[in-house]
Amino acid sequence: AGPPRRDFISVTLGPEEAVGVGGYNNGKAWRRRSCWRKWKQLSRLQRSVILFLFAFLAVCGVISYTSMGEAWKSITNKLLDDQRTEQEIPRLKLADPAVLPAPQKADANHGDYPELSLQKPPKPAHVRRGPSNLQIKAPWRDTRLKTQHDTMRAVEELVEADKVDKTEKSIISWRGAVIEPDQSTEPPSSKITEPEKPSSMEAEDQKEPVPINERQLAVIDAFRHAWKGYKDFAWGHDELKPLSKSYSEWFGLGLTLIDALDTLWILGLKEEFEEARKWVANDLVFDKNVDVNLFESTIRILGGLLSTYHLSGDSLFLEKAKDIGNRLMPAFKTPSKIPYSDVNIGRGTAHPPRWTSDSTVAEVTSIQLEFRELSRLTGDEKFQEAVDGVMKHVHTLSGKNDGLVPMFINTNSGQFTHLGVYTLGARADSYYEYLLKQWIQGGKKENELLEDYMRAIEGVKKHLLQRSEPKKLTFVGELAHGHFSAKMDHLVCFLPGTLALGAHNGLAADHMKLAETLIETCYQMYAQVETGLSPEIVHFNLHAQKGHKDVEIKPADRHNLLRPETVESLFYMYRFTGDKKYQEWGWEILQNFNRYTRVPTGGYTSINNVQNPSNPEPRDKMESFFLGETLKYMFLLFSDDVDLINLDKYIFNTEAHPLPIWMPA
Ligand code: DMJ
Repeated sequence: AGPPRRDFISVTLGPEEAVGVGGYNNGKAWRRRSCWRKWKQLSRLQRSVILFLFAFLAVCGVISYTSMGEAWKSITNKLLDDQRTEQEIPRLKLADPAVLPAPQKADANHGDYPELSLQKPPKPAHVRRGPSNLQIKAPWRDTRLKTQHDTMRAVEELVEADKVDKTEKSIISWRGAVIEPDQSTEPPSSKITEPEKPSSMEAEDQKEPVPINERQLAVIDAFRHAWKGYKDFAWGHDELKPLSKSYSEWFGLGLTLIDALDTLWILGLKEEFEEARKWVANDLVFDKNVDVNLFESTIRILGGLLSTYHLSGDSLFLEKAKDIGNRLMPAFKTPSKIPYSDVNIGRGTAHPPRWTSDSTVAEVTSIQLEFRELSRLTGDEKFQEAVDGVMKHVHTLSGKNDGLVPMFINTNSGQFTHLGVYTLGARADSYYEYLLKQWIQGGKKENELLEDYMRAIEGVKKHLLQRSEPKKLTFVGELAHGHFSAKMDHLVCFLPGTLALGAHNGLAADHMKLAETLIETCYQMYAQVETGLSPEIVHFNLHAQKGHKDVEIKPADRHNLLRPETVESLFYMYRFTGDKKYQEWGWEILQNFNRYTRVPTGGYTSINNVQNPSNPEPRDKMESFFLGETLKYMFLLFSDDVDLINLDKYIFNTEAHPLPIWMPA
């Protein structure tokens, strides 16, 4: 048998082609060569067909890529959009504030006055939280000159209103007066990021305190006397009845005490302030089944608590302000959003007076400073939205007469009622005051407010100003269905102060002239009366009659309720002019209050007859505004310290409670 047969194929391997050396790469090279060998073995025809197929597929690929690209892009974008929306929805929900949320930083208030947002792109509103320290002292004259220079921007150049380019939103024109709103201040902001640091907490600009002078000491004495009566006989109740040594209740909320808190602070009555604070902390409860008047409780209670918070830095007052603010909100639940006059703060229900569904115009338009400030402090916009809504609505209403408003507005229809009667006195007065003051509070940006104010003052000049005989005193009368009446309420005496404040803030210079004339008239309403105290209402003589003064008083009008308006205007006039005569006039008034209304056992009283010095007929009631307003304005009038409530930093509400002007950071 021969050897076994072995069949084999001989393969020649190069060094790098050995299996296991070079591995995968070597395999690829081998495959490449084998493909090439196969390609070479094909016929020429076969090769041409294959090449043609490749070329064809390449052309198709390019065409379909471009059209697919567009479709793909839009699909991708949509997916991205969807993703964004999904992220935003939960974010918006989170931003939805709780009842009293942690305050947030706000943007400008352009929502309410849309045209104003065109002036400037909204900047992040870094609102300076509260004015600087009350104890800042500065030489009066220097500061006055500086502030006047800074703020007086009245431009005398006459321009026809209808020729003004309506697109020039930064210029406000009124009958030829062109006002350039001060751009140094920010638009109102409704939200902040953290609770306000109130004024007293700011340690900036500490200066030597200006010593209190003799006349201020006399005011402190008067205040202490009033406070003693209240403390002894009416503590924690609304008003003192100093003759019967008892009290009266209106809302049952310690009205006098709350109204007086910031006066105590300003007068430096620390001990009394601490005592009052204790009452607020332990005894002031708003959860009560009681009807309160929206306007009165806003200006006295909410305003008083907010200003005391700013002055003292004590968060107790802010907490109380939030509480009452929330409890007043049901008043705005009306068909027209014009609030009802009365709210039950315990039940959360509101209603108009029993006999009508009307509200008073001054009442619904003089709660704005307070609610706007509450929004700024809490970050909850609902307060500001409610009151700004009222102003916007009133701005559009017909029934005005050259900017003058009727006295009533219906809560169902939202329309003015009782048309044809125009006054700057009761039921309309503070509408005009708050137009200007809101404009200032918000940084002079809300043009509709300024327009309404300027128009109204023109209306006053056109329809209500007359001169009396024999002294030719300029006074503000009333218009009833086309008939002028020479009647002027003491309440109208807020007007000189408001006009002066407007002029100080850059409005027409003739407003200051009018203020000077009118304050003289208001002073004469005291000086021409037997007790040197003004009656509630006077009638001016239009024709000279032998033995008659300018001022006539009807028996029903000869009472005096210790009202503040004239002293308030004297304070503004002195601050802005430095003319000592205003202090002298105020001093006379204080002395006459002491002579005829001071009750020996404590307190001051309203009187029934300002014409009878031997028996002024005391009424047995001390109104809360005597402590909240009258004595506070007296104290400020006698001060030469421009920084004792600096009028470029604070705006007084209509109950003399100073609130900060919203400043940029
Ligand atoms: C105050 O309550 C306020 O000043 C209000 O605006 C008008 N009436 C009294 C003071 O007279």
